[in-house]
Amino acid sequence: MAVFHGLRLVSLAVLMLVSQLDSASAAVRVFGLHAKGLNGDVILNKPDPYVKVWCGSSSGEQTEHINHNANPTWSAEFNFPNCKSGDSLKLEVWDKDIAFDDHLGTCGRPVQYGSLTVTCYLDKGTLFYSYEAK
Ligand SMILES: [Ca+2]
Ligand SMILES: [Ca+2]
Repeated sequence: MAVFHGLRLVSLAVLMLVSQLDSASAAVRVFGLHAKGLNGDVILNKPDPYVKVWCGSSSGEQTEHINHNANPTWSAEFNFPNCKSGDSLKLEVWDKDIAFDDHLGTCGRPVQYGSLTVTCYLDKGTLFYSYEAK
């Protein structure tokens, strides 16, 4: 019984060590943002889209807006040094307008380790993005 207890303590210590290593090397890079079929207006007019990105508790970042384009590619890349696996990666797509920008949709899902390319179906179009989490 004592041996069993000892083993459990060891595995607990290993788990704690792993989670510490984990947060020490946490970092998420978001890139390859592009979209298709975005629709920002009732009248037939192309939107002027941009994307806001949040990862974990990090403060949000934002791409440049692209004028008059339903199928934009954004060149911006974002680094979130404190974001880690399991944290939520959230992206919102907006159409820039003169007065009130239109919200075209939101993507939110937990970060997974490795490199991933995600397709996200919005209310008004489709967003694609890649990220790398280590
Ligand atoms: Ca609009
Ligand atoms: Ca607009």
